[in-house]
Amino acid sequence: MTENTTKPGTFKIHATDGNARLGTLTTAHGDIETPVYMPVGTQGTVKAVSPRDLKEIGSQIILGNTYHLYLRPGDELIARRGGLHKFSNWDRPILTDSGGFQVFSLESIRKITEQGVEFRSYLDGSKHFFSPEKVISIQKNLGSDIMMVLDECVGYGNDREYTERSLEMTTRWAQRCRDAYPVGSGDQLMFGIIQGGFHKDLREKSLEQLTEIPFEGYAIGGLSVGEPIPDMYDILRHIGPKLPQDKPRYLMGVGTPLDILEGIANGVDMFDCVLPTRNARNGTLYTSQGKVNIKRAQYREDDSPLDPNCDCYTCRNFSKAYLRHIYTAKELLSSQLNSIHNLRFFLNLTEQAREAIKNGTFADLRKKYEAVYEPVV
Ligand code: PRF
Ligand code: ZN
Repeated sequence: MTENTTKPGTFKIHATDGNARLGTLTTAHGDIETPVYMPVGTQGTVKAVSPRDLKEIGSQIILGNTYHLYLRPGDELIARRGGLHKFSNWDRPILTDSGGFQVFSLESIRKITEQGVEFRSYLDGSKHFFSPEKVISIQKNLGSDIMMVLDECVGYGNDREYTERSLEMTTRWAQRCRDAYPVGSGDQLMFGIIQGGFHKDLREKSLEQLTEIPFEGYAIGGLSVGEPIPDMYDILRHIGPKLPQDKPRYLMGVGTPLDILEGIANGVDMFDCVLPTRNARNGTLYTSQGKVNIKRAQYREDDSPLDPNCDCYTCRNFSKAYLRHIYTAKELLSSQLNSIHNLRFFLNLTEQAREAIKNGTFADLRKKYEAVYEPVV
């Protein structure tokens, strides 16, 4: 059979190694092999990298953002162009974040009520309102393969009482999102988001409440929000393995190569992070020998490739001396070549993880990375 007849939302686990899982998630735009790293394409573009290059380096799925695309160019405009896939010429899966997190992190002026969140646009100061129903309607217009529910990402340092009330509202918002797009209404999947801050019992409470609602996957939100790394790992280790076994698990906005390996070790299947693309534009590059700061004078006449163990276009064709030169000269190609490389590094990391889980050697892979990227805990 050449045609893919598996129903979107189907998640199959092929192998496990400890809590780490090797799986396949089927979406309307094809299958995703997990664990997977998802490049971030906030504005409907992964910064400085074309869809052609994204495919060449092995991106299976990319992210888009409800918040940004709603404000500009508008989800209805995108719907009129046939949806985000067609508009951006990306025919593989897309996951869209709900906008909740962006409102909380980008907007200083916002008002949260049971109904939703009111905010002012970072572009022109205009007033807007996101309700659970609204963010699902936007994500329907975008036509993403995986929609995220509206949640409140509770920052680090909020007290227990606030965190508890917030997670309960996040549950009610999640139910309203599901009601706005019940199971079986179409080909788009919807993931719930677990909150609960840095209290283990509140994380469990959030998990219990959310798993009462039938989502196609479950995400861990509210981590990597400014807390010390040991606090993040403590929650991740506690809650990761408790998420439903038969559904994909997504750790939102995390993290470094070691964070991703920690996530995989605790049963997480999906990751997104701006680190590779943002650092690429700042000249910080991830290599098999550790981090390279390409602006350093030591690379001025270094003819060797950035990473001799990398198969990306950048490493196959350019020297460190050249990469340093175009970075220093603030040339646009610098962002492109650096982003291609850093993304390839993260994609290769998850490819290696999949291979290691299949072979039962995931612990060895972690040791290999820990030898180069120093573990924090
Ligand atoms: N919620 C949503 N998106 C997110 C987060 C969250 O908690 C995070 C936290 N690291 C990143 N992106 N909706
Ligand atoms: Zn490379």
